[in-house]
Amino acid sequence: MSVVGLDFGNENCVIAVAKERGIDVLLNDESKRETPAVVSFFEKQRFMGSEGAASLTMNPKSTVSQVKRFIGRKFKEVEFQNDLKLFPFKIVEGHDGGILIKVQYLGEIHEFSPVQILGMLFSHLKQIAEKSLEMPISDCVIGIPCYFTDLQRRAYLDAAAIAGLRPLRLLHDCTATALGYGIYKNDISDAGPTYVVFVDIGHCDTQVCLASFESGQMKILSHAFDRNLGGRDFDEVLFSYFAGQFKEKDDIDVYTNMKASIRLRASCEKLKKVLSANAEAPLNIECLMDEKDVRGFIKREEFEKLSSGLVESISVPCQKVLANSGLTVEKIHSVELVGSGSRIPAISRMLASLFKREPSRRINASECVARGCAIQCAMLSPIFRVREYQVQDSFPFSIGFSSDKVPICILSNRALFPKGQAFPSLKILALHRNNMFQMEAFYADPIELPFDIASQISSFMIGPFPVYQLEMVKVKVRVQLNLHGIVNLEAFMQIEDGAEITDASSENLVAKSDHSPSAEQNGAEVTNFARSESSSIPATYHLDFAILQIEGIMNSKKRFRLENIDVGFIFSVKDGIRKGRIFKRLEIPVSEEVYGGMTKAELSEAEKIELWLAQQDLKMERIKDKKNALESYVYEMRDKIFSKYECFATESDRDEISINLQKTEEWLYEDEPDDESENIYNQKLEDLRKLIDPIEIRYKDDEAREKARKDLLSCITDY
Ligand code: ATP
Ligand code: K
Ligand code: MG
Repeated sequence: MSVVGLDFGNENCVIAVAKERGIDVLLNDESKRETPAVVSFFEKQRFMGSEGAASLTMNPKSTVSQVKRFIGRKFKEVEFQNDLKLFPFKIVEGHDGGILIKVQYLGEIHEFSPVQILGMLFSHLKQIAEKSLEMPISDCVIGIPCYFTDLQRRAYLDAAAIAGLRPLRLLHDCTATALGYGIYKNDISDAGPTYVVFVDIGHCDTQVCLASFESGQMKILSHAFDRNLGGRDFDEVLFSYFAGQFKEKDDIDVYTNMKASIRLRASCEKLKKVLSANAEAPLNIECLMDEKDVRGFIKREEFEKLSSGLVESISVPCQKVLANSGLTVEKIHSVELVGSGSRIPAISRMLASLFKREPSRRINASECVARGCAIQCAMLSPIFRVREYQVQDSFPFSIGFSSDKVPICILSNRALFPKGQAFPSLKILALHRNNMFQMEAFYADPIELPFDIASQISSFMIGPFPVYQLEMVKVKVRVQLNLHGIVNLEAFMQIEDGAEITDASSENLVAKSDHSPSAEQNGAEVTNFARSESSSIPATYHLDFAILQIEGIMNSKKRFRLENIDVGFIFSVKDGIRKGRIFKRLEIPVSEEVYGGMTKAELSEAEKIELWLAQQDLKMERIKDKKNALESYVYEMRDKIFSKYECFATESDRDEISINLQKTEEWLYEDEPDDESENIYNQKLEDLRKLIDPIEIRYKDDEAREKARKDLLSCITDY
């Protein structure tokens, strides 16, 4: 098994793999280290990645890109509506206010949800990795922007499930970068933490984080972001500049012509890249529209003037990240600039003046997220041994919980997990209830949220209670902000509180319990077995419902599950004597509704569809291979039949073969058969072979005889 890290960008994806000696970036079929996040739908199959991107101008309406922009979003969101003009493919509102993408595919109009499209691209990345590594993969860590909502995080997990991937963690892009930076760094000083700012400017967004590094550990102190500011916005500046020029000069309006827009946009992106290294750049497009060629030219100075507002906006999250961390610029050790969108010189200049030091470019700007994810995956995977290194991330939004509409106030701003909360994080709430009740998770502070995000996250129905309750009982709700940054919860009903057990020796010990012992059940599975140095005496505990074997008891807490009974032990060792308390509780079922999320049934349906579509693509690939084989056979034989094989066939044989080869060739180019007839290529090849094989055999026999004769001759002469 291999473990991989995936950076799924709005434009480019990178796959990194953890190897014994370090991290490698995998190459795709075109031997590229970056794979475009594009799916192009055709009459018979899909083309993804580089092939998909190459189809854009040919097949604009059914080529889907920028998936990251619409994952987990609502159609009516203002920001999303602003994006619509950039997409040549058709997007409509789904029945739940979500988004559906319409494409012409397999001879009809198909609708796909963003999660399905993302699932396709994850599958594609998985395939690239499997081909390159020559083994199946499933464990991975996927990079996500820190501003992703609960719903967007869940959407990534759903898409990963569709692709057959198992994310061990969704990791914030900047955290991944910081991890890759910190784990190899040997020059961290012992005199207090080293503070580093990471600025990642991608295709569509800007993310900034401030991390503190100490020996063996790293902490994210704060995050800030602008989810609508990336490289593509700089392209747009050039696009409108030239669109205006061409309207005036050449009397063409590219806004009215989709293909012209696509071509101009692509040229502007290229031009922007040229301007990163040159003081000026030309723009020439042949036959852009109305059969007119266009020419343009721009100086870097002019471009910088046009885009000064964008550069200024990048300083906003940079200032925020400092303010949120409470640190001053002087405390910052370095500013690391990553993401390919950051290659514009004006951005470096702005950052240099803001942070009072040149930003550094020591990190691989396009691969750092994937590399960090691969390291994290190796750390989380049991099959790898990675140097002990602690990663503490912080969550960018405050999350609150309410029970039956009443917020559970832990903090002044209604938050259970405040902004900046280190996660994963677990909070245990004790409530008194005697019947089913509801809990809601919500974003507690709208000001922290990106624009237009509803504050509701999800709703949990807790119950029915496993035992009929007349009186109020203590219900413990374990609320988790998990490793992915997703909230979920479990609930338990306390049925036995704190029965005490003591242990004086290493001999067997019977747990004291108020309940009379029932039939002993064996084989309880122990989870969270945390060994401690304080005692290593093995012991067996006979409880009224289980025998618990403990080797080296811990000085802490432990839980195990016995059917629906959750058993908790709290132990402490003092003066060589172990003391403990047992809590026994019944799990209360929880049903969860995520606002705008996929149901289990929808997910399994999407998995089935993807399987079918993948088979369809494979079938087309096989057909292509067979077609190629037939084609090259025809060419090879057409040549051989009148050269090498000539003397081994009669004139009439040769004529017949020649006619058949001719017919097959015409058939190949003119009457392309339906996909259904995968075997027809085999059949055609068979038919030709039937005619040609006897001749080929005669030729080979003769060749063998000739060789034998020569060998003999050379023997004789040698002699
Ligand atoms: P995101 O992080 O927003 O999801 P992404 O990870 O796909 O997107 P990157 O690959 O980091 O984005 O960056 C892509 C952007 O970088 C594009 O807008 C591209 O035009 C821009 N870019 C690449 N090279 C250069 C360059 N030399 N000069 C300026 N911009 C560049
Ligand atoms: K990327
Ligand atoms: Mg990126």
